[in-house]
Amino acid sequence: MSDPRTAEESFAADNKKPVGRKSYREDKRFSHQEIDELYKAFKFFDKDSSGCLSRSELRNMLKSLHGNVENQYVNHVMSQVDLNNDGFISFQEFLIAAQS
Ligand SMILES: [Ca+2]
Repeated sequence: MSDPRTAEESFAADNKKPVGRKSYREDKRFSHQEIDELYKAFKFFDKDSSGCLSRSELRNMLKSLHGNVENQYVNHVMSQVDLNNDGFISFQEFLIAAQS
């Protein structure tokens, strides 16, 4: 449960290389406060504190945003956000998605 790294340190550590077909856009970079808030949201939905959102955690997030969601929609979002296709959404992938 305790991650000694701050959101920014965690992000900076992950931000060294592009993920799959996209990378974090410096021209649209988030403020420290925005990153902090996004990190809080990310951690909130990361129920098992794995540091990544699984498909079911993504589904819960989409449910809280949109109400009931179709499998097809969850699959669609997953395919857009999961840039390295490992089946999980990292905080970096989450931030990149939040930029677009
Ligand atoms: Ca991924």
